[in-house]
Amino acid sequence: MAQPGAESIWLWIGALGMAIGTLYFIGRGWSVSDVEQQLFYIATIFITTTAFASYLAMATGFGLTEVVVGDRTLDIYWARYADWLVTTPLLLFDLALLAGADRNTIATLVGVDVFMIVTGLVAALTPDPAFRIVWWGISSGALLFLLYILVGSLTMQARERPGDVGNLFQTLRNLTVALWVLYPVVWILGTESTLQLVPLYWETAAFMVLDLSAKVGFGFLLLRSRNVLEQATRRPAEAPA
Ligand SMILES: *C/C=C(C)/C=C/C=C(C)/C=C/C1=C(C)CCCC1(C)C
Repeated sequence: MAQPGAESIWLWIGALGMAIGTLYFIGRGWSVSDVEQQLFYIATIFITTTAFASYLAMATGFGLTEVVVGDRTLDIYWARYADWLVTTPLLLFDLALLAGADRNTIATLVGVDVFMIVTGLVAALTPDPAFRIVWWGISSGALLFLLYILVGSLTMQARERPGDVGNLFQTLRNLTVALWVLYPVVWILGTESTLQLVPLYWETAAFMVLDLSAKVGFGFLLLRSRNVLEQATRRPAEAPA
């Protein structure tokens, strides 16, 4: 069985960062009694807790497999995809909640996202080098469609929200778009593709920085202002006309 190499240092840092983020979010959410507001904390705490478990698993050698592609043997951390399958829908759920999205938009976002992660996993585990790229392309197509929904219909729905909520949505949406497009780039430059321009050591570091920013950084910005979350959950009848 494959064992983690020198890259495990980044996985340990990832686990530590996710643990710190989780404890911080729990601390911040502790005194929140409004059930609607609690939902933001619950989703965000689940995100970093799941990523913590995934990083701990990878650092200790679970979730790593070998895939033979042509004459090369690639070390593939499949545990990432299990993590992302849970955490990316939750991140989108946070955004949708903030935007006050309708149910169809939420269902579409989550469906496209799950499709993106599963086809990404197929890309990572497929032995045929050409088909790895084909699956990467299919998954990237799903990502583009997802980002199109974020900047399109979700942003339109967020515009109906009170000022500060709309602004926070935009900040988090921009962060999400900027970070998420980098995942397929790291993947194609890294060990997963046959290009292998970036070795596993640096690829693992890059994914760790992206994951911490997209989860702990995202959660920090989201949960920073009690005031905005209060506005986001206020029932329309109570809102000033
Ligand atoms: C906290 C984890 C996050 C925000 C992960 C996001 C992951 C992606 C946007 C992954 C996208 C990929 C593709 C678009 C192509 C195939 C490879 C993936 C799975 C890295």
